[in-house]
Amino acid sequence: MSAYESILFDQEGPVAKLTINRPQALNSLNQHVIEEMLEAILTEMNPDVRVLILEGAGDKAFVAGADIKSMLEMSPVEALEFSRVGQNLLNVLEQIPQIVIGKIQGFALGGGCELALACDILVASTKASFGQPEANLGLIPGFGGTQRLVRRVGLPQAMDLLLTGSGRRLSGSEALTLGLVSRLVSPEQLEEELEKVVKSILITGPFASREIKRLVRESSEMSLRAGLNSESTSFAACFALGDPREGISAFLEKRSPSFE
Ligand code: DAK
Repeated sequence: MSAYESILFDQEGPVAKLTINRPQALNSLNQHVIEEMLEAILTEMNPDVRVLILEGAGDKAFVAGADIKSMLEMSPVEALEFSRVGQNLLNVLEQIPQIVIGKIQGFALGGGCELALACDILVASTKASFGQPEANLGLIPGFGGTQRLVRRVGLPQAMDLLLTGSGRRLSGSEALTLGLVSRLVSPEQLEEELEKVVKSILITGPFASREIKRLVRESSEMSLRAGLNSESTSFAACFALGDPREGISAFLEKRSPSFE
């Protein structure tokens, strides 16, 4: 476990966990928190890590948004810097080879909802609550919310969530219905479900899971034809750089695969 002021970062074998640790401020994000997150992910995370779990400390919030207090006296130049640092973090989460799993046990609001949207898999509890209340503060989302949310839930829902601000919160089950999260369980089952997801990923081929993440991420910026070409190349690359022979042999021999 490393020494940071606002986060906890722990890694063991192929799994790392980053906990945003400001429960007294509902894990809200200021620039310092985001810089610590970037530092842990980019400089401390072992390259052998395959899964990064992202969570907020305490029961109440994943992340209740950008730190409102820190924005009170922000100049436009500082706002631009803050927005860029935040967007950088989200881009990093989408581009690192590790599979990022967000554990959403409570509020994921504003920048917290945007952070969740950059995770590869979201496991939520029925107590989770999603929303984009920035407009109530006279702000717009600054961490990509106007772009990622519409791609995820479609234009009508994104417009409604963004324009009505605190007037619209999505419960865990609405978030599941809209495809914002992919798994929903009771608060008591959240940890167990998270472990199931982690275990399922860890028994897959490492090259294959990295490529799947990359291809799916790139798909939103590609034509179907270009994406399919990319998929073919990557499928072939599995045989050069990955280990499908081990996976296939294991299946045929009725045993568990042992990937490098
Ligand atoms: N920032 C700072 N402190 C926060 C906070 C936040 N986002 N959310 C909660 N807290 C603090 C509260 O001030 C309170 O602190 P104390 O008063 O105890 O010192 C403590 O956390 C507990 O919160 P509450 O007492 O309010 O707890 P409740 O259960 O009554 O209510 C709540 C929970 C989540 C409904 C409520 O706290 C709330 O509405 N929070 C604000 C949610 C929100 O508006 N989030 C969006 C923030 S704006 C940009 C970059 C990014 C963004 C925008 C632009 N650029 C640079 C362009 C993103 C913006 C946002 O995310």
